[in-house]
Amino acid sequence: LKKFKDEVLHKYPKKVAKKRDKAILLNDPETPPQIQANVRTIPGIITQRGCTYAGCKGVVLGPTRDIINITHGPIGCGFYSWLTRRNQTKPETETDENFMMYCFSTDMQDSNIVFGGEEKLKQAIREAYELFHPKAIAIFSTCPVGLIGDDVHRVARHMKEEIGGDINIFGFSCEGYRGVSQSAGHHIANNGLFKNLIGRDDEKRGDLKYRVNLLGEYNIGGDAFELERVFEKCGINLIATFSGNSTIQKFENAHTADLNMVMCHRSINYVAEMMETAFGIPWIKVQPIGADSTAKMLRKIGQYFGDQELIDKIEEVIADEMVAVTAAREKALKKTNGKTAMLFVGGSRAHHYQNLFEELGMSTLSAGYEFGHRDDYEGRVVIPTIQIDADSRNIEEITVTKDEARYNPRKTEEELKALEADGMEFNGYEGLMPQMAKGSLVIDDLSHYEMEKLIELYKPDVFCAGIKEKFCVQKMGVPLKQLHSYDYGGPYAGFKGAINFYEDIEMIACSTIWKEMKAPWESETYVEAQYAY
Ligand code: CFM
Ligand code: HCA
Repeated sequence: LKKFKDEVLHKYPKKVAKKRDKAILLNDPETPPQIQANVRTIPGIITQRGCTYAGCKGVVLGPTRDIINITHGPIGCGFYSWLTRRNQTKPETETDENFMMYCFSTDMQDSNIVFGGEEKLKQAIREAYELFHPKAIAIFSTCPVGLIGDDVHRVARHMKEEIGGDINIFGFSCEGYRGVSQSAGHHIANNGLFKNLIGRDDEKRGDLKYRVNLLGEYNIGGDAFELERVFEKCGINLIATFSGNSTIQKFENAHTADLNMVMCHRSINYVAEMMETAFGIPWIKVQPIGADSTAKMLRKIGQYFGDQELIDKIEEVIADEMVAVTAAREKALKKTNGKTAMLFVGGSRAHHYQNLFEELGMSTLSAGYEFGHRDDYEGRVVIPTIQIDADSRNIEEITVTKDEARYNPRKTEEELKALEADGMEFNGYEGLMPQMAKGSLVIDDLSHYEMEKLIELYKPDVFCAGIKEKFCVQKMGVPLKQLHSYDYGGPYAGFKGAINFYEDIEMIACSTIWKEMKAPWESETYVEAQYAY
């Protein structure tokens, strides 16, 4: 670490070095050190992060197929967030609404910036309604909209009145600059889901037993399809996924479930908290990335419902699924065992995917999030000690209270205590650091320069990040696996996903081709020039 820190920090101006020093740590799983996280990226540094709009529209609301999501802003914002994230969806019938293949935008021009864009937004909503007659329309603000002061909420109310009927129209103040990263957008999206969708439909459909929601699973590369398959095989009734393969009705009905499972803690823990306060639904953290941790999740569900029939069924499913998993793992392990990985992804995958690497016998030398908070690193126990800064205060905080008519604690205090005594943890997440080895490097909001230094010094067998990093890393002779888009592969969740991952990693991390890689400037002579100052 000393070597890495010295090499990296001395290149920065003093003030910058002081700040980055707090975000680059040597891990101790027993007593995780305090990391600096969820603070502004220093101007001039190349960050991996995205914006608040991306977190709200692209990440949380984007995967719902029957809401028309209108981006109020210049066309680039809508275009960039149009399916680049690979969130898949599967309408149940041919006539079910699916707007996912469309990109709706007000396509603001200079004149709208000067004279205001509200009229253009109204017109866009009228047009969308006339063409598609959707049940809901959501409006997403981009930076210029915030700067000129268009009020998307007023437009939403106006258009709801003008169109009439049952249409649900709501806006999000998720201007890109509002927070320090995507994470602010998640929070804004979660508030909007709670205010405008969750709890509007009380009808209990389907099986009344084992009703669960999966929060923070976005169906990238079909992950949610694999998890739906596993739940169905076990007889577990999945009411809603937030928001992979989701529909308006699933959100509206989600409060009829009896257990919330949080997969991506960073993006959705707010919804779990709000649903517990309002409706009395307990939540647990799960990690269905990795076959062993998928089995662990299923066993937790069995334990929660405490029904022997379900517990037996779950064991039968695990035994059945693990046959193929074990065979694939053993095959891959012959080559992957002892190899090394680094993961710098988002706000949860840099943690979860370490499970899959462990199953492959690979160790994680260094990892970190782009926009995780301290609790995603050090565990939820640190939440009371996190300082709320001006950037966080800039995000609307909604007050949720007990829904007097519908609040129904799913378990009594005694039942919860008994489950806890049996090893079940509610409202808990221990974060990334306790799982990482002592002495491994944990780095928040890794800069491009730091990334290059990491690779130079440690030469991992595989580096996991996103599209912005991919080709720079590969030119350094190290394969990069995208853990956002999966490089168009996947699914990687659940049992079948684990098998896919073993195969893909064996292929890329164990190939010798990367070592042959020479960037043009390494093999050709270039004329060197120097600037005269
Ligand atoms: Fe959660 Fe995600 Fe992630 Fe995320 Fe993302 Fe994503 Fe990600 Mo890209 S919600 S924090 S904002 S798991 S889009 S599906 S892959 S950065 S690690
Ligand atoms: C986003 C989406 C993203 C980007 C991935 C990447 C995704 O942050 O707006 O940089 O490759 O998963 O698609 O995280």
